[in-house]
Amino acid sequence: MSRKAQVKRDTKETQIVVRLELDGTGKSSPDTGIGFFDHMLDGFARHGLFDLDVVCHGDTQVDCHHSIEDTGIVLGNAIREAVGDKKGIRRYGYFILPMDEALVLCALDLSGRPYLVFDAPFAHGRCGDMDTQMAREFFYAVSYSAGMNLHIKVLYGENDHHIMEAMFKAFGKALDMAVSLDERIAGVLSTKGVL
Ligand SMILES: [Mn+2]
Repeated sequence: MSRKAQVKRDTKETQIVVRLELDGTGKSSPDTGIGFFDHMLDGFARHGLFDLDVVCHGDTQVDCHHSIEDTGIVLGNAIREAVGDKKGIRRYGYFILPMDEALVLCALDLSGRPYLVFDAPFAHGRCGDMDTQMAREFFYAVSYSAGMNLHIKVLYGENDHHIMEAMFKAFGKALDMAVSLDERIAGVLSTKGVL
């Protein structure tokens, strides 16, 4: 069984293709036109051990907003599609990831019910060519389109690059746990019988 998805989305603002393989090895070469965001997606895929291709042609002459938000929408849809009927998966995942002085918590539930709690103070407005405000927009889009309850909390940290990178890596590790299969789980792990 291979759990993968390819999702395409075209608007006047962005044209995006995402290919995601959950049972991968961490191969990734994102190309969104936003170097810092590519670096973040690469960290997510490598540490989640997902194979991830992202190509985004977006209106970066405006700013990075549409490209990052819409990539979140498409990635969330790819996650939902690749996870499929959720039979046998652990459903919950979490990680606390250190990066030098920064420590970031991520906990998530592939419940089918979208919700984002995001607590991340950044010291500056930008990391490279990415607005730090866009981290929240990205994770909001992912959580809604994947149908995921997602909590991200920066426990502490000083350097925005470290904080943001720890956040994306923690998300990858937490998602890897949530989508992993446990042979003891027969069917879907829910008292309701459906997720
Ligand atoms: Mn880095």
